[in-house]
Amino acid sequence: MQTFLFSGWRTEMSQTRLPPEWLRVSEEVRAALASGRPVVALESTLIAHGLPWPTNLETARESEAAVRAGGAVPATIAIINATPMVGLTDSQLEDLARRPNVRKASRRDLGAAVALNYHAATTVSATMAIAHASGVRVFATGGLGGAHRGEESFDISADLAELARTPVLVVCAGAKSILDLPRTLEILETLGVPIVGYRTDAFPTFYVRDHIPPLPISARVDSPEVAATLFAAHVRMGGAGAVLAQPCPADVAIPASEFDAWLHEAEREATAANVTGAKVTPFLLARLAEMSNGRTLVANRALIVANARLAAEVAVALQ
Ligand code: PSU
Ligand code: MN
Repeated sequence: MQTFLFSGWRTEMSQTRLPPEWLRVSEEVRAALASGRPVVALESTLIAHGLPWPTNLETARESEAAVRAGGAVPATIAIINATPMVGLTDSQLEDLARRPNVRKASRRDLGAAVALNYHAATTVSATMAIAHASGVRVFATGGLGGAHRGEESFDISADLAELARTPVLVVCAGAKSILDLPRTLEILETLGVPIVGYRTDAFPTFYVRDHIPPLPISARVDSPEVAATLFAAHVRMGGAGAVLAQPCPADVAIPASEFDAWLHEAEREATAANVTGAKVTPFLLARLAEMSNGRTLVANRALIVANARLAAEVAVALQ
């Protein structure tokens, strides 16, 4: 009885609750959540679909290490043989990084993954949903999905809708530079999603630091503590997801002038090859990596790891 009362009290005070039975939380993550220690979610689509072997595994491991260095426990999320997992073993990480036919699951695919026995990597939208269900509030990734380019394109990432409904702070390098960024930002404003710049006044655009013209953010913060305070206030007032956007490290960022030509060519190829749906983003990222002789990979990896570190600092401040 006393235990029951105590756990009820804790639930209210720390906003943690027991994870539902449909997901599996690793021993380490469960212990951290139960004792109120900070946890940072990491996603798996960038491992299985966003980066090539072996950069993908190296990046996944480095991100976990960066979360630890920042004082939090990493929880990489994926669907392993039909079970949503929060916290992977190193061999599960390696398997995701090596295996050729891992599915890409966004929010809409979660039910199918469980019912139809998928082995799947989770995008930002699916990772947010699973993180929230397990009680994790901070999540680090590379770049958000968003509205793809093309006047009549209805290809708008489920990441945006998920931010509107799920109270998780997504620490990223803004949205991917392959997107229609002004339109992506307008949609996020409509959905009530704060776009918080971390030590920047301009919205970060993934590998590219010098997007012209600069794009607007909705607020700027200069410390993990203020980021945590802002997010907590947003959620307290009925808000859901929020974006904390940090620019790509300067020494590896790709100049917009070079990037634009590559993107133009990659988009032309995607159209010519009739690439659509969930395959568009992985196709463009892979072609950009080839055309840039791997420079986009160096940038992508560095920004993911930097975001993991920042996310840990914010998670510590939130606790
Ligand atoms: N960040 C990266 N690489 C990636 C992604 C993010 O550095 O590959 C993934 C995320 O999982 C994001 C997805 O949700 O790209 C967007 O896919 P789509 O455009 O199909 O929604
Ligand atoms: Mn899409």
